[in-house]
Amino acid sequence: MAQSKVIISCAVTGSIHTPSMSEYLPLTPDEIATQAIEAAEAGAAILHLHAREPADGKPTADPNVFMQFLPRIKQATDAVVNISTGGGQHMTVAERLMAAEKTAPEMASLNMGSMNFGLFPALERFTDFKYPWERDFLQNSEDFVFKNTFKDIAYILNTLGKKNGTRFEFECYDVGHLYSLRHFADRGLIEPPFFIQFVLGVLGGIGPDPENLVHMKRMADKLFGDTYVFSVLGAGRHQMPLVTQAAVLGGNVRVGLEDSLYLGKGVLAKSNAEQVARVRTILESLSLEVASPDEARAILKLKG
Ligand code: KMH
Ligand code: ZN
Repeated sequence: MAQSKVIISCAVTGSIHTPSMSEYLPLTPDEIATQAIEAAEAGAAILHLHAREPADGKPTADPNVFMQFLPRIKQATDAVVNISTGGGQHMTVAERLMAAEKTAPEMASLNMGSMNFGLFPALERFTDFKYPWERDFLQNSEDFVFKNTFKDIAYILNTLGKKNGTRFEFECYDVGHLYSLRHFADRGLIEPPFFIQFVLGVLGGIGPDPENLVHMKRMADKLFGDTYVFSVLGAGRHQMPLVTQAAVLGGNVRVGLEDSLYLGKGVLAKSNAEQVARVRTILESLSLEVASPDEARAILKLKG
């Protein structure tokens, strides 16, 4: 779909990186709220949010923890709130939905297929962990299947989507996920415009090569014509190169410490806002304009 401005999403903390990997990863409700608000001030129109246990930073699905930061974010910004339904490794699908069911956000993430999700290579780079759960979490990923069956997806579409009017960030980690999304469109469970997040560089999904992004876009063009808008996230060091390519190809961008802890080679990002500011500079130097939250709402037809 032709679109004149670029939507910046910021994924503030996620459930992949662990506390010992970066002192700047927001963990407590206060840190998550502060960094989300700063990211919105820096230009993020959409805030993709997960929660963590305040005591040790372990990902949690507890809606009460979400409620310790969501009201503050909503009060301080007009950014679109996007609640993850991907949750974290140890959570059931039912648990992953609790916060979005409770808060009926404008947007929620929806992962378009089951897959391996390999975080264990990080054990080669990180050895000192503050909390015991961190090492187990990375090690367990060698035998972890990120479960998103057709039934799970249909259930999420029928509850959050049909009942609550929540619209989705469709996370597609490989080309097959685009075909699954087409299947749900054909069943009439989703309405355009479809906001498709191409996820490149997760071990178990499509690799972070520029050719793959071109291929994902080409297949999405074929499957969805002008009924979709795309955004790109690149895992780890592939983040900035891939979002830059996305912008050049006419797409939107996602940054944030969920996707990469870095600002550049060997340089940790001190905040989510730093990454948002960096991508904003890149976009503006490409003569592209950044969408405000209301412009993002209009492009994506959100309930507002
Ligand atoms: N962590 C990303 C690779 C979700 O929250 O639903 C994908 C993600 C999943 O953001
Ligand atoms: Zn996420």
